Amino acid sequence: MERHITLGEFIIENQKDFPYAKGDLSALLSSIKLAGKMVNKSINKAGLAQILGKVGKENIQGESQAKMDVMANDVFISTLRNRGEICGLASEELEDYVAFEDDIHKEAKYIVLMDPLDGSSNIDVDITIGTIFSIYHRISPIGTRVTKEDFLQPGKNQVAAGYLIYGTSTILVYTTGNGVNGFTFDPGIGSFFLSHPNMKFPKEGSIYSVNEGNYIHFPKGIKKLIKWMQELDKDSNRPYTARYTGSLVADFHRNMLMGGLYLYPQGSTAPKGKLRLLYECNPMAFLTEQAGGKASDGKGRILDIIPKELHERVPFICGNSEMVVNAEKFIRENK
Ligand code: AHM
Ligand code: MG
Repeated sequence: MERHITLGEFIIENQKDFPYAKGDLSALLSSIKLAGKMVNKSINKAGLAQILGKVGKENIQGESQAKMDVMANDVFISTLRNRGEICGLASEELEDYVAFEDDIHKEAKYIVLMDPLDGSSNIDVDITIGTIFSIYHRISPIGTRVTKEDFLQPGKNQVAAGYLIYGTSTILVYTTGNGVNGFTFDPGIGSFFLSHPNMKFPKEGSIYSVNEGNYIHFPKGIKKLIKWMQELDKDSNRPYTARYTGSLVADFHRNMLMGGLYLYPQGSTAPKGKLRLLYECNPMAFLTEQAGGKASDGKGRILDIIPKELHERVPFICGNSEMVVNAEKFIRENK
């Protein structure tokens, strides 16, 4: 009989990858799983809440939907704070990082950076959104208050990273540096089950994902690359197919499954692009590399960048290795 592995079982099983681990990372991943379930439940009800709000006594809607990302932020912060596995957290929704000050938190060795609800422009229109998370060991001494330096570490220091995608089904995808695995949520049972073991970008890709509405603002190399991807060449599967949702998690997930290239380049109006290094690009870059792909800022590896600011932005190109190498070549040769 086929054995269905739950996320909880898988996390415990894979704790063995870290022979000296005391189980704190496993506990932290379980807390993220729990918060993800809560956020998933609220997101699923969002449209319904609107209908009920209109016919019911209070019109809770409009508001609560516009506040979906605040809700997700609150759920993740309170769940992670309650369970004491991290000493601090930084989020897209908060200007500064939060230091958890109780003794139990100060003794914790992990910090989390996250985008609680990514793809906000899609919330009101029922299109896939996601949660992105990134986990590091603190560098400040255990027992002290967490510092900004704990959060400003290069992506290559990540201990774990992942996302939840709230799509036709809800899937949690994560890595601890030993491959990428995806778990689909069964709402009837309330558990995530291993559905996508050892995820890898397929050998070849023929999808590209970029907001082409910004074409006029893009650097010459990116413009030429886009035109090249649209040319006819049977040997290289061109023209590629364009797919862009405006939710990084959705575009990334599809490209990892089907093979493709995601681009959010800099433009004349956005000199460093739009996406944030610490809680959007780094976790996706870690997953990308673990799935056999590449993630670049156009010149070099995303995971090597030394961050200066919590909310700094960076041009982002990720996907199948060959496609990313080709994009870097276009940029280099068309300055
Ligand atoms: P958000 O964190 O405010 O939702 O912004 C990030 C999102 C990404 O998910 C997505 O890839 C990108 O912004 C889309 O931006 P644009 O609408 O400029 O194409
Ligand atoms: Mg975001």
